[in-house]
Amino acid sequence: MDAAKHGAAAGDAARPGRADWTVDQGWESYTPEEHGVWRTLAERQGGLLPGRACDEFLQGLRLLDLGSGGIPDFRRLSEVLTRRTGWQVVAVPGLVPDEVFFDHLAHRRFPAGRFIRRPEELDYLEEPDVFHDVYGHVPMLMHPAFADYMQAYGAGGLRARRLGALENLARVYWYTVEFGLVEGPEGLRLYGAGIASSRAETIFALTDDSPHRLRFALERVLRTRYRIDDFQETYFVIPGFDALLELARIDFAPLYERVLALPTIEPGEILPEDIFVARGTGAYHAARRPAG
Ligand code: HBI
Ligand code: FE
Repeated sequence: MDAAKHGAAAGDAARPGRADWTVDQGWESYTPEEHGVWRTLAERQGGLLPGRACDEFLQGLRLLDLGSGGIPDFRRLSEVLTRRTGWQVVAVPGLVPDEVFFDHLAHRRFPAGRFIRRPEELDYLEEPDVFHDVYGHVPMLMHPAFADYMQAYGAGGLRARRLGALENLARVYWYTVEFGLVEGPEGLRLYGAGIASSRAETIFALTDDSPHRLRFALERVLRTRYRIDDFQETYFVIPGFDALLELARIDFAPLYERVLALPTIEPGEILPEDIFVARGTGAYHAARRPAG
């Protein structure tokens, strides 16, 4: 299963040498086998994403030349990215503490894991590696509205922590940046990094009958728990990337107050006010739940 992109525990061997947890990518030290893993994954997704990822994602992928050249050098990516949207990619050993993560985003630095999954674990990883972080996340950072949204999320994360609402804000990140779908001119497309970096979820999120696909509604999403260990039961659909920019302008504080007083919504649960893009059968997750 591809799901647990942001599981628990710490990263690869390196300990953070700097206060901001960044390390050198050490691009020269990747082995041919490690570059080969990237190429295998990138070629697989490259064949799958046209017609499934939104045009903005595909354009970012092209402009960054992430196709098949092996693990990219973050210095080169940052050059291209900075010119277009002012973002940089910095290397980290693995998951970093929330406040460190938010501080990077708030300053338009995307922290990316430097390690790559092993060849015998192509479809499984517990922690974001360089393929998930770079192939999945960086293409959308080439898009101006999305780039601003990510920065706003970083700033909002620090505020949410103070207000005791970090869990709620993290759900917005999850259901947009990681597992978001967008209604494009030619139908539903993916833009979330957790989908774009996973072969199985690329297919599941867009074509399986099982998951619900609902119109994105902010307060609803703030209340909705998510799965980190399997495909999502529900995906939320935005009408376009200006909608994310609008989110970035909203003052979340009064929303947190309201939402913290309301019950949490389970991943596959449906509410009377939900607007379906497509109602799911729920069959996939029902079959995997322990009987009785
Ligand atoms: N660290 N490297 C890294 N990547 C992430 O996506 C990440 C993280 N630390 C915290 C975090 N994500 C999330 O839990 C926050 O969005 C809440
Ligand atoms: Fe991610």
